Amino acid sequence: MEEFAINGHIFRDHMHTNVDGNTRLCMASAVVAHKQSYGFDAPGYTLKDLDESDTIIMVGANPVVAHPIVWDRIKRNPNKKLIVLDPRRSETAKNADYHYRIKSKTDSTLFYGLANYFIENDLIDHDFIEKNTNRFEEYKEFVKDFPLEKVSEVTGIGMEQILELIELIKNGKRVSMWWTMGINQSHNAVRAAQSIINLQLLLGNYGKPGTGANSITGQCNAMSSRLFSNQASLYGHDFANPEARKKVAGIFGCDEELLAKGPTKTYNQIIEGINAGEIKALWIMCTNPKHSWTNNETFRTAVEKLEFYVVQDIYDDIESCFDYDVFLPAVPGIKKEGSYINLERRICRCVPVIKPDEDEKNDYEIMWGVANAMGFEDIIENWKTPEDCFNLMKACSKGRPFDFTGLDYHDLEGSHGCQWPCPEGEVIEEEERRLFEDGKFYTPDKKAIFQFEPVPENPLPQTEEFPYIFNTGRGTVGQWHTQSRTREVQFVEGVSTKHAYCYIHPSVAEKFNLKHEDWITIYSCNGQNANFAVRITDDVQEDEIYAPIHYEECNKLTPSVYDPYSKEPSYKAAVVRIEPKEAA
Ligand SMILES: Nc1nc2c(c(=O)[nH]1)N[C@H]1C(S)=C(S)[C@@H](COP(=O)(O)OP(=O)(O)OC[C@H]3O[C@@H](n4cnc5c(=O)[nH]c(N)nc54)[C@H](O)[C@@H]3O)O[C@H]1N2
Ligand SMILES: Nc1nc2c(c(=O)[nH]1)N[C@H]1C(S)=C(S)[C@@H](COP(=O)(O)OP(=O)(O)OC[C@H]3O[C@@H](n4cnc5c(=O)[nH]c(N)nc54)[C@H](O)[C@@H]3O)O[C@H]1N2
Ligand SMILES: [Mo]
Repeated sequence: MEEFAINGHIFRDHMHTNVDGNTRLCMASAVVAHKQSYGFDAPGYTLKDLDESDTIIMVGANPVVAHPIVWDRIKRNPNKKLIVLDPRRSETAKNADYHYRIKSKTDSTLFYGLANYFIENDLIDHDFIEKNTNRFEEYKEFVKDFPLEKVSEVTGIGMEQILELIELIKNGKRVSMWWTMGINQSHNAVRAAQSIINLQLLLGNYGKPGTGANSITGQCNAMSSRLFSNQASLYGHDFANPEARKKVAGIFGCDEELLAKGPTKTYNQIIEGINAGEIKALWIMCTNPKHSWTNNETFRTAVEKLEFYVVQDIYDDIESCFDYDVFLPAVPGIKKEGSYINLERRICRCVPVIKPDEDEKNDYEIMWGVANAMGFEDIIENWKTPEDCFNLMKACSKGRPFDFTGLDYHDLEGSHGCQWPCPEGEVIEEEERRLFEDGKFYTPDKKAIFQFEPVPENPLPQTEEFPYIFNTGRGTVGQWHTQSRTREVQFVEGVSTKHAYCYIHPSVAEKFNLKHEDWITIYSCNGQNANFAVRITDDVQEDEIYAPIHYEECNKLTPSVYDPYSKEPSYKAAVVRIEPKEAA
């Protein structure tokens, strides 16, 4: 949290430049959905809701591979029915009670259709809707356009299965819905997330044990970036609010004019800006975009155009570490101190397990050193240590939904952490708390808002030239993203595949006469191609190819397509064609 915060103050306030981050690739769609629907980016659940739910619906989420802690709690819940919506028979789908193979990127149509059914059959919570929501009448009209026959046709889920899903929701006493990247990464992500939120609002499934429309955060510390990176909000405030500007400037001891005037240019705008020759310098830290950025050849061409390129990482051999002017080596988390905020809003302390050597620096020290060299007085004076920074952020939190003025940096050490809000003076009795128990949201009138719009056309429809959907995601429990770190874990490295591979359906293997581990070339609609070894399984649909993201080739093929509101890449729906490699 402290590293995000100091970095945001140096670059966005003092230097008036653009800083975007991991959240754009991952949680941005959920963030925007929350802001528009609730008035604040507030994931309301606590992990206990997984124990308390009797009907757990996972939409575009594969916790067996990607969220072991979440999965562990689901597994231990003896009373639940687990329902999975995923085009692929994912590892989680295989362990579920029900799996509905929804067609790629049609989730909002399904949830609009369910909303219509529940409204028409008067199965909704009128009292909750009346007291705690806005725009219900409009939503009711809007979803009339989604009769179940149409929903079945668009989503590819049979009518009987849709009716079965409806029965499951109807009969559930504590219905929770959870989503991750299958929803967030799309051309229509924010509205899809909100279609889930809307259904739970209709059913009054908020603030009660085992309920909620819950977005599962990808990175263990994404919530810190969302609140304190100074990228999309002024330390959890609106950039344009004069009172907030005064408050933050007062806490920082700096001139109000110094503070960033608005949100950053987004990740894609920065890369496009470099490629267009408008942005000349780039500094990357803790991210490996030559591998993880969508349509990643555009990152290579960008780096080639730069006048000044800085890489700050714990390894100097990551894919993005080429043609650089400066490399700043940082120590990893195990040698760091500070705090982080997890998926259920829990603020935890991080303490160094190994003492850094004398000449080693962590990211906070590197950043502070930069501020020192630049002569940024307020940072030199007031931001000397992570603890100083924690206290500045604590002061910023006062009176906000994420108020943590009740926490002490030192007391947090060795504790289980604490979920926000935890304002000064409030006695916190429950260790696992959820939001919205009083039905109040963060909009001016405290009511949640139904957000919706007609379903946009898929910008990348399947064609004769590109008949397959290129779905991407996590491959194995042991591999983390670009593998820079997990390659060091011997028992992971010992069993993980060393080359790019993908899953194809048996009918495709037959058509192209392919055997397990034969090589194919995949040609993407983005104009690029790459080679993959094949694995043959009907876990993927006939027109679907699934590629784990842990190989650089994967994002060579993903498109430069983004959600219009969140600007999160549509990583999971390129269209492609294939050829056996020999013929290529
Ligand atoms: N082992 C491991 N764990 C990780 C990570 C890692 O790299 N390795 N990364 C972490 C991070 S940062 C994140 S964000 C999370 C991601 O966690 P998840 O989102 O659970 O993982 P993904 O594999 O990206 O995607 C989930 C599922 O979405 C499905 N999907 C694709 N398109 C659609 C669609 O249109 N609709 C629906 N309903 N489903 C669709 C995919 O088939 C896939 O099974 O994992 C975290 N955990
Ligand atoms: N096709 C496709 N692409 C995807 C996704 C997908 O589902 N499909 N998912 C997207 C998602 S959700 C995410 S979160 C991104 C992840 O994309 P990235 O964040 O780019 O991937 P990582 O491999 O986690 O990169 C982290 C980098 O930080 C370095 N590092 C680790 N610790 C430290 C430290 O303490 N200090 C410094 N300075 N460096 C450190 C590591 O060595 C590594 O180079 O990928 C996105 N890309
Ligand atoms: Mo992520």
